[in-house]
Amino acid sequence: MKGVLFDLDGVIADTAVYHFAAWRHLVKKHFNAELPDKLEEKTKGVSREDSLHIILDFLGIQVPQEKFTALAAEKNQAYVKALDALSEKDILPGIKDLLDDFKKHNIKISLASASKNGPLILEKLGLTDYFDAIADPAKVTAGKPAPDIFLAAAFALNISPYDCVGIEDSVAGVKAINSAGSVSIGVGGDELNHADKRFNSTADLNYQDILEAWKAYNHN
Ligand code: B16
Ligand code: MG
Repeated sequence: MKGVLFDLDGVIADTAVYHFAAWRHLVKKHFNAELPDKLEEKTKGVSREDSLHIILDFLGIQVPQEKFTALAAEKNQAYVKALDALSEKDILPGIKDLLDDFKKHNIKISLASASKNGPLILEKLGLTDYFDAIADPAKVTAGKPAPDIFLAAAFALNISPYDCVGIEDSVAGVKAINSAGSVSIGVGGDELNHADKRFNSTADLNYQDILEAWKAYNHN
């Protein structure tokens, strides 16, 4: 194991709640409609535009391209505003220790988030210096569940994806890690049983178990 590819929302910080709150607000304002909880999982790890497609499909609404772009921009404005209050206290349990352990063992750390706000969020959390690379989701062709962002995150470290583990909280994200050929670590419930190794929460993540998982499941 030479590198670790981190998802952000739901793994490093619980920004998923802000994402979905912003979508709910947008949909209420423009279409006077409600979104059910089950839609949150479907938009986790999925790009801003793909999330909006999923939401409009659910509502059975079609909008012209111009309106689509405006809606995506408005959601992002609300989301970024909600991030204002984000600070070190919002780092999920166990993550700081885990980052320290990876550093101690000379494992390179890369960000594989679908979020274009990734660098801003890392900055607010005071974690930027831990990261040897940040893959740019604007530069990859296909979002999760396609492997592209994890491949980009590994290549940015100059490390083969086979020598990396990826850590994810979303169904789409675990699929993406598996397709990239890295060892997948899921953080969450049974919906993540397609991960090579699953932990119930970030507090359970630890270097030793992750290393064991890589030894057991790597594709080299
Ligand atoms: P943005 P991750 C993903 O981040 C979120 O889970 C998903 O809900 C969001 O739509 C996506 O980022 C895009 O985010 O609108 O900030 O570019 O889980 O891949 O770290
Ligand atoms: Mg996530």
